[in-house]
Amino acid sequence: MASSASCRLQVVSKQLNCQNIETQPCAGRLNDFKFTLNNSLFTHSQREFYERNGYIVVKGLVDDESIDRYRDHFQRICSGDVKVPHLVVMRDVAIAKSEFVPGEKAVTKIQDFQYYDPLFDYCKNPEILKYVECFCDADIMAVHTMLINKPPDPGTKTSRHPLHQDLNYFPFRPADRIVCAWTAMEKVTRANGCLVVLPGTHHGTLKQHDYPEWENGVNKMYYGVKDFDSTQPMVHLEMEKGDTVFFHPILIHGSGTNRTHGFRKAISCHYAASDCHFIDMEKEVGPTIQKEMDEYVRKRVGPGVKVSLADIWKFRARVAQGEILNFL
Ligand SMILES: O=C(O)CCC(=O)C(=O)O
Repeated sequence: MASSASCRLQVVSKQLNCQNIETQPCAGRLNDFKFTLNNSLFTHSQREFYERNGYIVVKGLVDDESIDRYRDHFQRICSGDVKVPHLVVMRDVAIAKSEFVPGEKAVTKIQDFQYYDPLFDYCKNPEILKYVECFCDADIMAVHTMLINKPPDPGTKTSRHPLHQDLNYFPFRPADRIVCAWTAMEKVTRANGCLVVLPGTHHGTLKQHDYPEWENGVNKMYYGVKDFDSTQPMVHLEMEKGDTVFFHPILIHGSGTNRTHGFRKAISCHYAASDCHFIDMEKEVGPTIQKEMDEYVRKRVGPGVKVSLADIWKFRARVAQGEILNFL
């Protein structure tokens, strides 16, 4: 096993070799920043890029050794060797309809690993957190965690993730103090279904979402944004293992079909400033998600138990850095 000093060296040299940050589609100069905070980490042009586009890719941010460890823990969870409290294991709609498939091949995603320290290690990664500070400031909650294992598509196109805005799921605000970190656990390309983003859409508002009417069905909770300008340019984020994209929760994004034989893996954490305030989702977002969340509560806490959405999210969230503040 490499020493932590050599891991650190690997991260730093990868970042330097790759010139660290991808800032291509940016043009012109912006001076009024609202999506990023004053911080010595980002240069003016890097902040401009995020302000304008709603995402930024940092190359080689997470070292190979950590990613291999996360992969190993994922496999142990899938094979049943490790039981993780509160973890949500999701099966792909194409697999769920077919015969029993054992191990990680049956699992499309695990969610809520924040109480499993070997994976929560990702959320606490100081390399990631120093970027997260640029969006959330110093007191940071890890609010939503996922390890996505996009399966080879059996020809049904069900491995796609419809275009959506993550804010649709979150009952806390302000949106600008929430950010997702999504790290490629291997090379991700258009062939294996990389992330797709619609740059600049974070300047808009939260749109209505629903399940898309796909011929062969859609995975549970894979809502799609109902109407958006489909002529808007899309950017396919092809990334190397360890590259990490930070993106805004109103940015419209999704991911494509996995046309390879491998399972495309990524690990992600949504972070929110600890002083975010809670809102009434039913009033502000509509009843759909509320209904699905009620079902989630019923499954986890038992029937007849009335727990507010805010309480659920406070329970799900775990402090990543600093004070807990409004998530207590
Ligand atoms: O990793 C992917 O395929 C898409 C992830 C995503 O956008 C999500 O789960 O909200």
